[in-house]
Amino acid sequence: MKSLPRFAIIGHPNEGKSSIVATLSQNDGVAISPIPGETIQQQRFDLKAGDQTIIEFVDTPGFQNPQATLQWFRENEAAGEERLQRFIESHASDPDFHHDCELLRPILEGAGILYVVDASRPMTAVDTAEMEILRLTARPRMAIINPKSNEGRFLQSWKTSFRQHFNSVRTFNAQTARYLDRIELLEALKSIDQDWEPALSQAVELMRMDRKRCTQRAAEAIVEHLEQSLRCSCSSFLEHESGVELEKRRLEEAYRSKLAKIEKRFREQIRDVYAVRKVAVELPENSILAEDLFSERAWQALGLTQKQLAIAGALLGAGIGVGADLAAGGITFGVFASIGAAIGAGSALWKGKDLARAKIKQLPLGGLKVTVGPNVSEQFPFVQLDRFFLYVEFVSNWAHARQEAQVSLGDGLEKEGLSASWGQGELKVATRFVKAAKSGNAEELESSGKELRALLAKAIGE
Ligand SMILES: Nc1nc2c(ncn2[C@@H]2O[C@H](COP(=O)(O)OP(=O)(O)OP(=O)(O)O)[C@@H](O)[C@H]2O)c(=O)[nH]1
Ligand SMILES: [Mg+2]
Repeated sequence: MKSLPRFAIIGHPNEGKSSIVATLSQNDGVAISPIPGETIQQQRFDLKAGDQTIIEFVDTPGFQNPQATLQWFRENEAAGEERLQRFIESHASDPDFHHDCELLRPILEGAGILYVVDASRPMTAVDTAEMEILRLTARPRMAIINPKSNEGRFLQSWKTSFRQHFNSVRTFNAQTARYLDRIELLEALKSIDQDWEPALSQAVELMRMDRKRCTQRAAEAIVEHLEQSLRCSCSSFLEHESGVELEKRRLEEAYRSKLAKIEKRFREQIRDVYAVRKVAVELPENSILAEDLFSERAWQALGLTQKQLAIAGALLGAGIGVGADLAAGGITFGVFASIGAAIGAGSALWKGKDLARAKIKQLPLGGLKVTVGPNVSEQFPFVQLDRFFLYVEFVSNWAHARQEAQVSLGDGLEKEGLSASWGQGELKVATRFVKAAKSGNAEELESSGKELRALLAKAIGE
């Protein structure tokens, strides 16, 4: 046996073999198509942890002539491997058996078998022939049920047949499988051949470590881009008042587009972390993440609840108050803090267009300064943070075989983000970071950023 586990994904045409390969190897470059016969050659796709290959998966074409192949197998008794070798040698140049030779080759080379079946359709004699061929190869083999629909009528007859032909049976949906489903499948593969157990255990361990690294990187990306977003502003100088209205609108536009760019860079980085490259991962229209950052629906579904806002507002406001107290020599300590808290808690609602509205300042030496941002709403950091977090959740659980993104639409009345689940402890961590980002205090930013990263990494979890 090779030291690296290798599995050939085998089955009937169009059952979802390439989809299974894509999801298991985390590679959305695997060719998937609704038209049977898409895969015509065996092709290896490695599952990697960082740069290290940990498992090899081989995509293969669907069976072309299984009943004739089985007949040949029955008429040519020989030990498993020799029979395979002779079959391939004697049929290699026969176009009627091209796919059958191609899919049996990796088995001859030592791969274990993952037989994929869409068990929502009835079983036929052709399927039985395929399963019988695989049994005769005597290689370790697992049947994978990849249900394309919820139809369950035929499941029992499939399962009965699987028990006769395979060492193990699992259900694994290539299009909806999440990280933990993949881990579970790999764990189950250990049982089909004891010899593979150590290598597969190591592979699973490396996968877990790699996932942790991805989580860390995602949490870092959230914190880094949140800081950029909180500090984002656009401003310009005007000599005369005449162009003010036009300039205001230009800057409001520029501010929004600057924020959008931050979010775009963030999303690219996250897709890179989780190796999700396909355009299919574009967000579905009904997703809350497809909403404008300043839309009312986004502000309803994301960010903090009223009760939390009171706490966050107090935490943010009290800090400003304390700062003012200290600046005033500490004489009125407490007074500013309580005023700050009251303002903080009260001014936290969605204000529509005001969220990106320009302010004008007369300069002492003449002229005007027009500025948009940084955003002062207490809710803004949490709406932005939730958008980042939900995107990580979306991408990190993306099955690489998925062809389109569908999400269920929330009613907009309940909070959908992470921050709404936070208690006072988490709010303290987050508001400390928000204050640090706004003040630009490097030391405070570093230490509060570290705390926030840890909090986010825990929430992203597995
Ligand atoms: N609904 C649903 N569709 C799936 C699932 N898995 C695969 N499909 C679809 O089924 C079709 C065939 O998938 P492939 O992965 O290309 O199948 P294949 O077995 O590799 O096909 P060939 O290479 O042609 O033998 C594609 O349109 C997939 O999107 C699934 O779990 N659910
Ligand atoms: Mg295919």
